[in-house]
Amino acid sequence: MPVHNTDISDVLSKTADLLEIKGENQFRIRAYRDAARTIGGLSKNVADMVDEGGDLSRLPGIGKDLASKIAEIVKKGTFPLLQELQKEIPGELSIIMKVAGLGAKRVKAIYEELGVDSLDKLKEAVENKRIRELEGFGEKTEQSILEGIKRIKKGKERLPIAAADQIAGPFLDYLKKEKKIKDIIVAGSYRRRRQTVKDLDILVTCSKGSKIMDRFINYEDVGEVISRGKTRSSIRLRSGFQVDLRVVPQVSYGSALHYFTGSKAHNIAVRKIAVSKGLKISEYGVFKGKKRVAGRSEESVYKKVGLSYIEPELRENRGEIEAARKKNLPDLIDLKDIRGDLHIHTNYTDGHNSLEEMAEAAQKKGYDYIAITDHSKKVRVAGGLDEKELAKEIKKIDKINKELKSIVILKGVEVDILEDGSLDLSEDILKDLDLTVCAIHSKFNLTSQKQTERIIRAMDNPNFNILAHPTGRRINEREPYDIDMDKIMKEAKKRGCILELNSHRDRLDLDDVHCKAAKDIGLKIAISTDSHSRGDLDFIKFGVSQARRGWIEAADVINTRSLREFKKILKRK
Ligand code: DGT
Ligand code: CA
Ligand code: CA
Repeated sequence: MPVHNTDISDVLSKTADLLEIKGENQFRIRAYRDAARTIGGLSKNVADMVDEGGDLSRLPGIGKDLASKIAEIVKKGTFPLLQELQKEIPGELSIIMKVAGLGAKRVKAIYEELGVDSLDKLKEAVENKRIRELEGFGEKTEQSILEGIKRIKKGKERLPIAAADQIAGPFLDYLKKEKKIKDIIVAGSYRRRRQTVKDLDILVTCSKGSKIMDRFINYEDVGEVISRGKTRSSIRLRSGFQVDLRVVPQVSYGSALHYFTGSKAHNIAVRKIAVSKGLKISEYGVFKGKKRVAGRSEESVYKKVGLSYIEPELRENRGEIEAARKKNLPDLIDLKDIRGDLHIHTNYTDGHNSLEEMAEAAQKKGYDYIAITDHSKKVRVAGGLDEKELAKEIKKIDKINKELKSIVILKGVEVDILEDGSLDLSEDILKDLDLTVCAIHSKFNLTSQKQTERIIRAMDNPNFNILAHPTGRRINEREPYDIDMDKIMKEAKKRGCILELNSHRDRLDLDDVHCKAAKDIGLKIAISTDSHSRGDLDFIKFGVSQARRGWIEAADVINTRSLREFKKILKRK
């Protein structure tokens, strides 16, 4: 039975939630949360590792004890501790905890005093104005609870692209074992690398007599077969996530791929152009009357209607067709253009690997430089650094740099932007750094005007370089804070500050639309991972694809430059 990383991660984080509601030991809770996060972010499949007898306790944040528990989850598909907990506390309280602003204590209070043990009952309690009767709750809380419920219900329908990758990988490997397959690809929003996807749209060509449909519906993780046909079938995985499969003839592969990659708006616009040229486009080909004149490849489809080839990430009908007609499409950034990572944590604060380990991993990726950016002191939960501790880290980096040959470690920090817009570390130490990554970690609820001013004031500080995760949103989890992004971008540009595209799988912040806005005013961005362990360095691919969706070229990104050039850009006037 294939247990996906997302399933394991869900079990562990649910266990942590219920332990917290029970008021258990903080360290134990943290251990489960760390493990959930590690596994949720792994590119390797944990079930495969277990099968191959791999040692899970080598993963960051996972000890021997948890490693054996995880192996048990993989083998049995259940977790006895969670089952025990659910006998005492309703499991859905864990979902209620995901509603913004409701921690374990408040969820417990709502449950014990109002009997709320499901999202529906929570909604009912808000509508009947019962929540505000509880001590410490008010009308404002009710409002934010309602919004939280809406967001969770919406989030359930769409999966973050990183989670979709974890599902698509093993599923495709399984399907490819059918020898008669010629092409196999996931089209749809997945191919366009949207930040979330509703389902997977798999497209296949194969030679006669293939058993692909049988193979498809017999995948072990199938929960329900929605439909089964000769050329088209749909299933739902046990998690509820839908997967469609279509088999198309090879002469139509290009036009089918074009059609099912979408977006719908892009398809419609291309079809209109075809019509104006006396052609007809469908998933079967480009036709002149009854004659197929193109369709074997996507390139042939675009060419026939007079357009240059458009990369999937651009196909949103946001100006790409016009640009393709004028041969004016951007030369999109590639993963291989990235020469360094500028947002990395170590176990000196809340990361899992040492400075040396992170440097070694970055070297393996072929990077020329990285910036170590541990947290500043106000981020207390993370055990942030004060001036003295940061000075120590700086010394250590200087020492390591002398030993390293092919990579340079830049001295950085992720410094908090405090409520009044000041930075959380003194000028004395900030000036000794190569760069600062500045971020908001508190007071998310200020008015738009105050929040915007807070950031602009911070950028006034000459030591400010990069604004990290500029909107603070977390995909399916937390809305962006209220800010005037246009204004922040303009002011950043004026001051020579950079905006980050945080590539962490849960963030992707800036998003595609903001990337395009930055590009349009000539504001440079940094694509970084916010790595907390070695494996996180691979998140960079999610950042790059999001940037591609935002029309970003290598020249728009500071960490595609040589170290010298990059330092020049970083220098503020
Ligand atoms: P999703 O699944 O919501 O994340 O986004 P998509 O784009 O993958 O949407 P989906 O799965 O409903 O459909 C896959 C592709 O099929 C879509 O991108 C374009 C194409 N398609 C679907 N319906 C239509 C339609 O009514 N007209 C046209 N021209 N194309 C369509
Ligand atoms: Ca889709
Ligand atoms: Ca679909």
